[in-house]
Amino acid sequence: MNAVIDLADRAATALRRCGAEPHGDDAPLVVTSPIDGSVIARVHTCSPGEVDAALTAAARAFDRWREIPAPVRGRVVRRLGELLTQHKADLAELVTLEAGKIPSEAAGEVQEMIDVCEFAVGLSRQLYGRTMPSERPGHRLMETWHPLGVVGVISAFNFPVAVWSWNTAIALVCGDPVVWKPSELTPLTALACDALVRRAAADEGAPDGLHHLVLGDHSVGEALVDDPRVALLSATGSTRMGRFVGPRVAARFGRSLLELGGNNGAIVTPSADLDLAVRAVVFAAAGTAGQRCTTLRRLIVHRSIADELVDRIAVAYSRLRVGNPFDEGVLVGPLISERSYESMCAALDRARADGGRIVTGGERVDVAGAGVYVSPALVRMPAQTEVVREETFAPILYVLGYDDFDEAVSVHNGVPQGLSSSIFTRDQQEAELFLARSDCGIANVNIGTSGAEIGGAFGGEKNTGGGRESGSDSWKSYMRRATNTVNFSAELPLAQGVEFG
Ligand code: UN1
Repeated sequence: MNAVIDLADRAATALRRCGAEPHGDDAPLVVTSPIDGSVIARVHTCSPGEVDAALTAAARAFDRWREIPAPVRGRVVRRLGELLTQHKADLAELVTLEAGKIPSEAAGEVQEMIDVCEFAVGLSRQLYGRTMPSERPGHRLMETWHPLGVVGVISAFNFPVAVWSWNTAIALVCGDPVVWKPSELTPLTALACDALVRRAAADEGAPDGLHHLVLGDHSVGEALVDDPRVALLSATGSTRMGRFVGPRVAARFGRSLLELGGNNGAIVTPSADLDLAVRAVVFAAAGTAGQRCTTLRRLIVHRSIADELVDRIAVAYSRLRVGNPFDEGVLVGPLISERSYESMCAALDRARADGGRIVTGGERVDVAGAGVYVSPALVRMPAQTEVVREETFAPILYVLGYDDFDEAVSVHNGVPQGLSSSIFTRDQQEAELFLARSDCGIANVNIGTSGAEIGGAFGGEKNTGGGRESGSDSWKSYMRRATNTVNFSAELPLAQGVEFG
């Protein structure tokens, strides 16, 4: 009982420190913590009218925000970065309470928000267009970038705040207000971030209505999908969700940015440093209880080293402490729900039926209350069967053997998803070939598949949806490009040498 009161209290305290309040006991959305299944808060959800009002206000804010110079817009994001830094511990606490991450990973997620704010502030002075030589005398040809409009953000439970910040920090410097629909499982982190970004906007004297939080179920998301006022819809979630969102947004000629399922693989070649590979694999496969889009799910190992590598991973797995993420020394927290555990069990049953052998894990661990805890599973597979080709959002690492490098790459690419990938090798030729041939949006050498930095573009190909968020030139999705031709001569030469009259 104490633990129950404690988690709700902790959530309320962290939320208040960020300038938000839990809603009253009559609020309809019940927020539970995956740590022990207890109720930690209740929150209001948005009616269709409230979603509409948020979009109207955001569209109105766009008219003013777009006129403010980008470096001045950057000041709001700089202030947001300061507030996130001040409230790093409060936000990390909420991430642990709602998503079940261990404190170090929760703090890492908040750091990712701070990092992307820094990036976006610099970007606010670097929204560069190009100039091209015109074929006509006395003419200038150039590209200019302009604010796009309202950005809708749909985010998932597993990175409840970082993915929002990738979108919001960039959208704001690009001149776009944001309407955010977070996962129903993590509304408290969203309330905290909403309070902080509103405060940042107020502190910098920005126009009202730059940021709106719309809490609710899939119908709220659908409203954003279908509303022509949402110029860009950035959605993170399953491939199934993306199959719905992508075509619906395209049907109204809106823009979408999709970050969908991953089924990330790593190749381990005979020359690999196995000490390094084991450490990287264990973090990538078992960290965050296997609930990252970038989680390592397939290990493709040269047969000459497969037994040794599997033994060493199994030993490392046996030392991983699974439990309440707030407890000292715990590295693997809870699954988000009983449903995740059911899908994990179903996948393991199918793997067994396909001739797979569970080396270790896949067992329920009794921890506290109604929390769902499981030991990460390591499964040797005779081949890449259908279940291996699907993403199961739980800690299952399938191990597949290979004999030659081309075969390894073809197994690696032989799945529908294309988010993250890596190779462990000390052979430069293999490393370079892998970087050229991996069909994923992210390809690494001698590090795992997860834990990308914000400076690069984040996203993947194939069923992962093709979107790119966060660093590099991802900002271009949040702006509209115009090609401009300026004639500063007194003549009117036509392009391509056309004569007209
Ligand atoms: C996600 O799982 O949706 O690369 C995002 C990573 C993190 C982001 C993951 N920086 O693992």
